[in-house]
Amino acid sequence: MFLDEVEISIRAGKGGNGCVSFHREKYVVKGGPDGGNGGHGGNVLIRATANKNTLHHFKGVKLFAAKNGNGGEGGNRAGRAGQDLVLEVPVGTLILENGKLIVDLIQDGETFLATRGGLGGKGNANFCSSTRQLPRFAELGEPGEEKDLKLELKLLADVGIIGLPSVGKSTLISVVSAARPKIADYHFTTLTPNLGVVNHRGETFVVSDMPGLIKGASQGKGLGHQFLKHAERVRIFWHLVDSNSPKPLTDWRTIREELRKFNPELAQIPEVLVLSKADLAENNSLQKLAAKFGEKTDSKIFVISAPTHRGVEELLNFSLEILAQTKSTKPEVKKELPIFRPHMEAQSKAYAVKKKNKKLFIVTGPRIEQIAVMSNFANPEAVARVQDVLEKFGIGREIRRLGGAEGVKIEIAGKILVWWG
Ligand SMILES: Nc1nc2c(ncn2[C@@H]2O[C@H](COP(=O)(O)OP(=O)(O)OP(=O)(O)O)[C@@H](O)[C@H]2O)c(=O)[nH]1
Ligand SMILES: [Mg+2]
Repeated sequence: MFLDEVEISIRAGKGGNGCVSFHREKYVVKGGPDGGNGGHGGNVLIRATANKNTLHHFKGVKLFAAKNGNGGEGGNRAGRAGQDLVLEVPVGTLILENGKLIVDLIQDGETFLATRGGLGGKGNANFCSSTRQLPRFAELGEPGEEKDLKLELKLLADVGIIGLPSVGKSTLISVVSAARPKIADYHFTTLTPNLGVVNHRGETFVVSDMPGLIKGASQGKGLGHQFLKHAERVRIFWHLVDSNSPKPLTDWRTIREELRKFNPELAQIPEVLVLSKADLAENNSLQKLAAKFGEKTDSKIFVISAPTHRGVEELLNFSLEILAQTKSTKPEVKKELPIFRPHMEAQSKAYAVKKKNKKLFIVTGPRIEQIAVMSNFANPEAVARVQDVLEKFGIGREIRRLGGAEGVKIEIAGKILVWWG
């Protein structure tokens, strides 16, 4: 089945723990601290690729996790960073979080940093100071971010090939591009859209071959209705009508009607009328048919044949021309992707202090919470460092202002310490 919507959980890697170690060497009595930093956790990246047409490869897997960073080691050796996990999705994939669109990947290679790996914890060598010469603590690795995301595919193509079943849509894409979809003389051969890249006169454009539409498709009949939403993002249609059909005009109207019913905007997309299988018809009757269509539509009409290639060159020439004219309906490339800067210390030292009661204060703020998460509260020296940071950030002053004193409890990121005051 064509998979164009999936829900996945992604988890970036945890940073490796910093190491507590002291330099040891013969004849050196008291070596200095030399515990290395933990490696950063791997990020989860989502990358659009032209090599995929569906989200099928996500089927059955719920959690996608990047690798954790390794712990630091003695001798100031840093732990290895966890490998990033790159999830490939087709171009045209929307990424939603809690029902809200966060990004629309519309270009081949476009990459979105979906969850950030945790920072590696600093080794004890980083915590030397004049007052703390032999730090016996190191930071813990930061956990990686986790998210539940929904991926929704709306294929992006310049040209969408539409028409009733068996009119020759797949045959045409196989003639104009390297795509090799299944072709057969029964209806509904094509079950999922196929994309093909057309190279013509030094230009390229992407064509998508859709499953056949039938009357009632907009209400869910046949297969086509699930694919009509993919037609929303094409710039022009090649509307194929079998020139040997008993009622070509009715065929054409049927599809126009379904487009309109599904989404009136679809009916606004310019179409090129393509009368297919010309090799099976008399030239005379083809001319008459083209004339009849000419009375009903202003669309440009081409008569083509896949085996003889009649009309194909002309169709491509004309399509290049109108593609150059039509304003791209592709979403504007808004380069508002979050800048790729993983593994940064939280920049903001902003904080807020809430007095829960006389004995408990809750402290929030990006950097202070990150420090708390990365501190081992079972290690008194690590706690002492948090106490120092509270003072340095001005949080201590704020707690005093709110009536706090030595011995009150302070909760940060779910962890609790007893304040030194
Ligand atoms: N003689 C002739 N036969 C053609 C031509 N184009 C397609 N056919 C035949 O028509 C049949 C249907 O072709 P497909 O390309 O599978 O048609 P489709 O529109 O993709 O059909 P669905 O995927 O089922 O909607 C096949 O047997 C093709 O070989 C053509 O130009 N001339
Ligand atoms: Mg087909």
